[in-house]
Order: sequence, then C-alpha cells, then structure tokens
Amino acid sequence: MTTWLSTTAIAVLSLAAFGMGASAQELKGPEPAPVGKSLQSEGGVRIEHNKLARPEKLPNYREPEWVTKLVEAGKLPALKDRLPETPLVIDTTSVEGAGTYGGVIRHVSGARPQGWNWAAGNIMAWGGVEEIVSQCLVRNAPVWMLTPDNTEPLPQLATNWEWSKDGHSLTMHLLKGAKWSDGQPFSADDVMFLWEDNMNDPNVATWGRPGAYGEGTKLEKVDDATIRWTFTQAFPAATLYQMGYQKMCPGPAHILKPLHPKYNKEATYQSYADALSPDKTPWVTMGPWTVTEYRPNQIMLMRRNPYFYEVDDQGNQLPYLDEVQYKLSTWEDRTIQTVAGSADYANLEDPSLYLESMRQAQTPDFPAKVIWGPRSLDWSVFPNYSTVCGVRSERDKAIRELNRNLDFRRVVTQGIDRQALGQSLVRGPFIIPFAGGLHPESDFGSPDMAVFYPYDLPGAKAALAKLGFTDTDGDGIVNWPAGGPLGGQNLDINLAYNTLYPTDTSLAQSLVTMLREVGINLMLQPNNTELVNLIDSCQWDWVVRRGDRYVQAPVMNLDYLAPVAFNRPEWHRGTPEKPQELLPFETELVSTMRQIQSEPVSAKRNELLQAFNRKQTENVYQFGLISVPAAILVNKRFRNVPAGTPVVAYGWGEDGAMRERLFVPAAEQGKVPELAAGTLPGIR
Ligand code: BQZ
Ligand code: CA
Repeated sequence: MTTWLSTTAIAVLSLAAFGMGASAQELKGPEPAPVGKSLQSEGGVRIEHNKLARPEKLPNYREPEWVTKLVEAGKLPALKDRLPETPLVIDTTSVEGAGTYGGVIRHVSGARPQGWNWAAGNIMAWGGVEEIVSQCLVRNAPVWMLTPDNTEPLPQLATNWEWSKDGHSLTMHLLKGAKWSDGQPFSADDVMFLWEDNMNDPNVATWGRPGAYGEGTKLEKVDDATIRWTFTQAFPAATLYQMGYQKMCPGPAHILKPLHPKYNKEATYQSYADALSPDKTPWVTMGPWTVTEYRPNQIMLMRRNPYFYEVDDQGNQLPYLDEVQYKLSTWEDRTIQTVAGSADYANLEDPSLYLESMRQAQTPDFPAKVIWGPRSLDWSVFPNYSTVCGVRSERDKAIRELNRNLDFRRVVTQGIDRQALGQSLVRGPFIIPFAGGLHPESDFGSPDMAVFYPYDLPGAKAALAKLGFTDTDGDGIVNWPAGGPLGGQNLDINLAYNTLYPTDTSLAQSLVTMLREVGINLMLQPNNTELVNLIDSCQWDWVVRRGDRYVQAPVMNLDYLAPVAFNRPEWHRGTPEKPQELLPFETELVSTMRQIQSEPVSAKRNELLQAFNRKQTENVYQFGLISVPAAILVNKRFRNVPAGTPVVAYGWGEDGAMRERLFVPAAEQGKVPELAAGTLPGIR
C-alpha cells in the first residue's frame, strides 16, 4: 500500500472509532431518494401466461399464398413439415385479432452489426435486431403484459418445463422437430454447444456465464428435445429469467461447431468470433425473419423465415409481416424519421428530443401512435473497481484504489448537481435526480429502497481535502497527496462515454464542469463505436452509462448487478485467471444476490432486491445521475400494437410489442412497398 493511502486509512480508522467516517463529518447526510411521477398514458393489456403463448397442436395451419406456390413449385417442404410437432400458439384475442399477411416494418438503428455469431458475443446492431435474429430458451420482453398470477418468462425455444419434487432439477422441453431457417433440425445439441463450448469456455466472449445460474449448476441433454438443469439450491425460480435475451440463446451448432477451435485445429478464438461477418447472408436463425441482405451504413433487409415455429390462434404461421428493414443511421435519426413518418418505430429515449416530438404529436396528421411508459430510463457514472482487469500502470492502480474508497465516492456523488444536469437536457418535469442502482418506480420497487446523498459542494470539497487532496499548485485542480506514485500530480480522471447518444455526450460534458468545481479534472474519452467493447477491456476509469434493462427488471439480469461471475458487473470485472477482489459490501451484495437467485417467492425476491439496492446505494456503488420517463412511437399503419407497451421493462419495446403479431391491413400495405417481395431466405 502506498504511503498516502495508509495515512488515509489510518485517518479513516481513527474516525471510525467514533462511529463516523471522514465524509460523514463533512458531508450532508442522506435524504429520501426522489421518486418520479409516471407519465404513463394508458392502462395496458393484461393476459394470462398460458394464453399468451402456449404449445398446442391446431387442426389446420396456413401460410401466405405466395409461399404455398413456392411449396407447390417444389422449392420448399410443406408447412406441416416445416413447423415443429407442436407449434407455439400466440394469442391475438387480447389485441385486435388475427392479421393479414404482407407488408413491412421500417426500423432505424444507430449501431452496426459486428457479425452473426452472437454465441461469441457479436453485437447485431441492437434496436431490436438481436431479438429477431437470436431466439432463446425463454422470452422475457412480453412478460410486462401478464396477469400477476403468473409472471414467469414465456416459452420460446423451450415450450414448457417442470421442477422435480425437491426443486433441485428443472426439466425443459424444447420445440420438438423445429428447424433452423436453412431447414436443418434444431435440437438439444444446439443448446449444449452453447453451454459447454461457449458459456463454459472463458475464451469465448459470450454474454451469459454459468455463474448467472447459481454456483454448481449443471446442464445436461436428456434427449434431442429435452434438457435438464441441476441446481445446488432448491427452486431457484429467478434463474428462469436468465435463460432469455442474450444469455441462453443458442446459435446453429451445425454451422458454428466446425468454426470453433475445440473442433477445428485451424481455428482460433478470434477467427471463431469473426467468422460470421454481417455480409454472410442469408444468416441462419430460429427467429421470425432473417437477414437476407446487408449494405454497410445503408440498410439491412430481413425476410420471413418459412420455418418459424409460431402460429396465431387460428393456425396462421407467423409473422404476418413479410419484411423488416433496418436503415443504418443514428439513434437520433430513428426518432426524427419516426416522427416524420419515414420510419415506423422508435423508442423516445433522448430527452433533448421530447419537447419537439410532443409538439409534432399534437398535429392532426402525425404518423405515429405515442405510448408513454413508466419512468424507466436512467443514466449513471460507473467507477471502475477492478484491480485485476485492464490495470496497465501505477496510475491505473491508484485510480482504481481511489474508486474503491467510499469516502471518495461520497465526494463525487455529492459534488454532482442533478437538478442542473436534468434541466440542461430538457426543461420541465421530465427529469428527476437518480440515486443510482435500481428503479424505485418499477414493479418490485419501493420509495425507501435507495439511499440518496444530496448535492453538497462545500462539503464535497472539504471531504476531498480530508482525503489529502489539495490544490498545491493553484490551478484549480486538487493534487494527489505527496508520497504516492502520483504524488503532486493533478487529479485527472478519464470519463468514457458513448457518442452515439446526444444525452450521454451532454451529461459527460456537464459533469466536466461540475466536478471541476470540486477540484477534479475529468478528461473526456469519447467512444463512437460499441461502448461494451471498451467496457469489457476494463481500460477506463469512469464510464457514463444508460442503465436500461439492468435496472428496470433486474430479475432478468441479476448477473449484471453483482460480482457473481468473473465478467460481471461491467464496472467490476475479474479475468478468467483472476477473480475480482471484492470490497466488504460487495461480499454482502453477492450473498444477497445468491439469496435472490434461489428465492422462489417473488414477493420475497422483491424485498431482497430492495435490501440489495439499499446496500449498494448506501455504498455509492455507482454515481446515479438522472431518470426520465420514455415513450414508444409506432406508425399508425400497424394493428395489434398492445396498449401500454413500455419502452423497456422485461425487455425493450421492440420485443415487448411482439412484432411477429403486428400487421398492416391490406389496403394500407401499398404505402410502403416491400423491397424483396415474393422472396424467401435462401430459396431460389
Ligand atoms: C433499444 C435497444 C434494443 C444496449 C442498446 C444500445 C447498446 C447497449 C442497449 C434502445 C438500443 C436502443 O439500446 O437505444 O432504444 O432499441 O437498442 O436492443 O444502447 O449500446 O449496450 O444495452 O440495449
Ligand atoms: Ca492543481
């Protein structure tokens, strides 16, 4: 330990003897966390779990006429041979009803696809692309519309499951006889390849890790259409939610295995990750549409997957829409185009566009329906806690130690004026200060579940001085205490952020000004590609991050919240060789998380989540900034948009709205022509 740190440690220890830390003496104590009003515009659809999506054989199945013609021409097997033995039946009675085939949905994405190997962590352009291209054991996003009696995840590749009597094993039945979009069989082997050779292989940068399923969890194949989980704990019901979006989403093993270094001597982990570049189309999927054409920075085209395993309640194979277009542009442009009517869907998530969008929405020929959801988006700054990942110098080491010091985190969090931050983005009642962590306004939340430390500039400056940081050279920035490796240097901290979102940029810039007043010099580190890649490299000091799915429905991303696996949370990563060095409060967080993972009763899980959040906010695990409500915009051409669809709850609005069930009445289909009408992926 360096001299200055041990001095500090001694100072803190002696004060602790009086029952208070340095910062508690200098800084204002906690206040009730702000809780926001909802802008929610309408009551939502409510439907029973076993009705919304259920495995069931129906007497007859139908498909678009032009597809039947391709079958008759011998280009494609008959529908009954393309569907699984028992398809997944999707309800339409809770929306407007069975739809008409044909038509297009035009999306816009501000990201770019890295490739199609999602099992190896490839990003596929977000904006709802991942939820189309990769399908998972279960589906979380539409859970928002379930009646409270059963809010378990919905079936997807696993159609139903049962627990053993003692609750230690969970048997899952997969879609039997289902096929990938190239006609090859889907089976338990696809799932086992994901689990064994991707999730359990630390060299593959996949999304999910076994740690998310509890310690000692095993997965085995029972037969081609059955898998079995074995858990150390009894009835770990929350693990079901970890089997959805991005985690238990198998890729086609018949294509991936031969590219994986374990099965191919010429392959490397890098070649495996890079093997499926975005131009390799048509890509093979289990989803409702698949990518058939990719033009860099222009458009990504998707056509209906004739092997898709869902039908509506009258036996019509889904999806209704024949085509999906993804214009490759910016996130801001997604909102602008949807407001203008040249795109069909946007998550209104950029506060600086709220007022103008709402003004336009008052005009009579506004093209889109606006559905306001709960206060669900928030931004925080995450300090990097890792001592083992991405530490390249004495400087990095010193910064991490500083980040790990609660007194310092109190200084930072109380040096931020959240009211001013919010008003600089959009005036009015939209934005409120955010304590960090999880949302008090969400389903599981409660107003008293966060510890909020108020803005206190003089207190923050005094507390920083107590830590030994004073401006010895009079340039306005405090200097590191003498004696340490950085002794005498200014306190410079890098702040990484995503330039793809105007909000993130604006927040980062405001923070520079605010923390300069405290005496801390933030150096902006703009990032114009996927922030996740930088975050995973651990080569950053602080990062501005929008918390979305992590904070709104934590039950589906429990592993993102605490160090339960070597690669999580993003702000405290270990490496495959060296696990994280946990702070004492993190050890408590992990043990609460283990309880949450294995708690079968959801009300008790919620209490534990609240306790978890109290602990993490009390310890300023992140520097919460602001939270805002958000809306989805969907073009009025579409029917079956569920009333009350939230921007983000158990998943993003794109999947929460169940796009495979949206349709455009025949008379309105001509307004937006299909670019590849009459074609199916890979069929000539
Ligand atoms: C929604 C979402 C659907 C990721 C992404 C993007 C990544 C993050 C986050 C959002 C985009 C849209 O969010 O902003 O409205 O369409 O795609 O996937 O921010 O950079 O890593 O977590 O979901
Ligand atoms: Ca100075």
